[in-house]
Amino acid sequence: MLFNPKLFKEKLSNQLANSTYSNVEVLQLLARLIKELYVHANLSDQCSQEKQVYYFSMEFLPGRFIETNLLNLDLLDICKDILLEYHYAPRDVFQSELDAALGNGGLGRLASCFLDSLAALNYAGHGMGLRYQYGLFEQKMKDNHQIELPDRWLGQNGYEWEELQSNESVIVQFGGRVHSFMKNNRLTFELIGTEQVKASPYHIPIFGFQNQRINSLTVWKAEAIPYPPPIEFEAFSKSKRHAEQLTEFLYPDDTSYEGKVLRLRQQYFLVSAGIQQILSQYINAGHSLSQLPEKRAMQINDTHPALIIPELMRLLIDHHLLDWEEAWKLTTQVMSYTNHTLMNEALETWPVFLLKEQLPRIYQIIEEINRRLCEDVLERGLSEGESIDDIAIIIEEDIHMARLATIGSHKINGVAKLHSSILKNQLMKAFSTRFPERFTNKTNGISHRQWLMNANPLLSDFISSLIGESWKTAPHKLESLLSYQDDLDVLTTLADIKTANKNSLITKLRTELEIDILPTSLFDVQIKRLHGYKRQLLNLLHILYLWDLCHEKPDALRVPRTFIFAAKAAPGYHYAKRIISLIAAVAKQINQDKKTKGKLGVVFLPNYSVSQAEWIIPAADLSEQISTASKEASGTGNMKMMMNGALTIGTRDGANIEMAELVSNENIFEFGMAADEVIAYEQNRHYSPRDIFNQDIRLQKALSKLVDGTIHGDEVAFQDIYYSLLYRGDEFFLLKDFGSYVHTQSQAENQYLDSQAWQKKCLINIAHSGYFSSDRTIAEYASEIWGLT
Ligand code: AZC
Repeated sequence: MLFNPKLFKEKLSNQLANSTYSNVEVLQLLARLIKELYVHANLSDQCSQEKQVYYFSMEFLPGRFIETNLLNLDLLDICKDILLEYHYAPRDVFQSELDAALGNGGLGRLASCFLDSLAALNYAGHGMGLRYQYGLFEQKMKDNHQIELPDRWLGQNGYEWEELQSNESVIVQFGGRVHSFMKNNRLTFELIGTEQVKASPYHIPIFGFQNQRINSLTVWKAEAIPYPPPIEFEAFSKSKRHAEQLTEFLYPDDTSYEGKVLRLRQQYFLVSAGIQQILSQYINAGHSLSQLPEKRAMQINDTHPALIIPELMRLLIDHHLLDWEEAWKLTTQVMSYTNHTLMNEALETWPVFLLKEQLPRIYQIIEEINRRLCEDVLERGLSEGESIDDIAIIIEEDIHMARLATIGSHKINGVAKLHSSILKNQLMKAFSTRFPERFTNKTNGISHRQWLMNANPLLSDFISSLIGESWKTAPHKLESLLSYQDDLDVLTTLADIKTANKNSLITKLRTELEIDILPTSLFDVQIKRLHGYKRQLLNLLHILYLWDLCHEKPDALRVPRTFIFAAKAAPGYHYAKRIISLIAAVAKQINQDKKTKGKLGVVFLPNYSVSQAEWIIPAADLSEQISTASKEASGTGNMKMMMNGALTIGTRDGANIEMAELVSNENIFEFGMAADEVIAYEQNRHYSPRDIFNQDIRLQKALSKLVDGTIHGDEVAFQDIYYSLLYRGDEFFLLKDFGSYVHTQSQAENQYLDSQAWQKKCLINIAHSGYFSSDRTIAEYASEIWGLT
């Protein structure tokens, strides 16, 4: 193995000594050196015999790689020293890297934490994704409205970390028709007259934490296949455009679903390119197909890549001449599927006609999978009250992707205990009663290297000074911190670290965004995608209530507070965009109110991103995890803030429940309805938000501000929000949970007044956060799903 820090040091110093560079140029130099000295030098090690896992995902959200890579290669300190020696500020150099934002939110960020942990645990586990030319849109705020601009993350000179592997390009086919004929006594299928698109892989190295492992994230780019001469320019440019469109934009939505042809084509493009490459490397390495499940595993990250199931069937049957039964056995043994949401609008279905037109052979295979499934189920008999429509993959004219993913996988998991149980006992009941052994839970996790060691070096170093370094590779050892829970010096230092992180955030906001926040206030943070179920609006109603309270009783608020929001809304999700406008408008007015100045502040930070989160999270005191119970599959921001010593105010939803189990109820602020109550209301209990409104003067005062002209701005939008709560059913039970939320918020305020008691709770949270390292999650996937040793 050739990892050689000395050579890195020498080369970097030589280069920096010889000329002057801009920060971006230094960054590019670092990336080039790392690729040259580490990746290229170690390529030969990659063709190993160990089992390989491929994580197929339409989204990855790594953010910046520079610090992660330097940390993992144990070069971070060396590199900082050299940069300082040549008068470069390490932070400025690192921050000149643009975030790779090839994802929308939690699902994509999870995928990136998983790649980090796979390498850290020394598994051969790789990502397969798309190389969108434009990542998640850049959010600008104009007159309190979200404006979406294209995210040009590739920069002018391309992306520092990628390397095109043109010899591994493959062809992906769309459209055409299926020609079937007899050959050697076998019914054979062939696609003819298809549109062919070239898929080119770009490899991004993923380094293990100081363990010499290099995995990769492969992102595929779509290109037109050059026409043979003579080139008809017009026809070629049209087909070029059509092909390149495939990887132009990340679909900017993570929960709702629109039947976009382009999205379907993107999904197929990813899985077809990925699996073709995997199979051809597998066969070239001399392995036999019958051993595929022993040597390869593939994870389907939500249903977006579920077409990999019929695509692998197609390749095995049409190209490798396996019969159906053999191919199906191999496919199901290789595949496993993770569900990330139960929201109805996010459960993908594709119209039959679209598949027939775009992917005719894939459609035939899905039809056959469905026929066999239904026949088998009917033969064994339906249970009472059950219909074949509870199981069929194709119902009327729609293909249900979660069902396809479930029937084609040997393991199906949810991402937190509650979510997995609802998945198993409700949404997928017809499957889990027939295949109980397939259903499992894998509670999410986050990379403690990125979210604690990199994002919060002060805290990370302090932890090491108390309990040594072993927690870095065994994060459950953070539990040793518990022995310091009554140590006053330790608790004071924890408070000082929080203050220092708050000050860094304040300075950054002041210099970069000209936003001023109260340094001595409690930082109350809600950062995540904007969605009705995540209930940013409930947070806002509490703010409006406090605003009133401050006016009525100037001393009522004993702790000054700054509410920090950051969130992008899907461009087509108008309600979410209205809520953003409302938050921004309220922020503006509260911040200008002389009567509440010094007590209440509200900030909406534009353009939420991974690197922005790395600044905010270490500075958070209170972590808002207030989704309607049963709606948030897991949440991962909750874990990041817990690990950085923030206390959670949250509903009994997703992973919050497991956090509470670990730290016990007195170290977390729980409120609101539990999941079964919410579900009971949704199914049959009567809910009247107006009755609650009529009985709660605080709600009346807060909500009336939306319609009585108090809040200036888009009055029509604010009215719409008001009506949605009072007259359109309050789908996410904000009014129902409001009283309990306000009460719990005031308990949190009381606790904050006692700094020592608060810090003790923070320490207990940090100590238990090791469970939420993605290393633990990946170890579970590895042994229970992927069969890795
Ligand atoms: C998210 C879930 O909403 C979130 O609760 C979970 O923590 C995260 O996945 C990772 O599992 N889902 C998405 O981002 N998107 C979709 C389509 O589910």
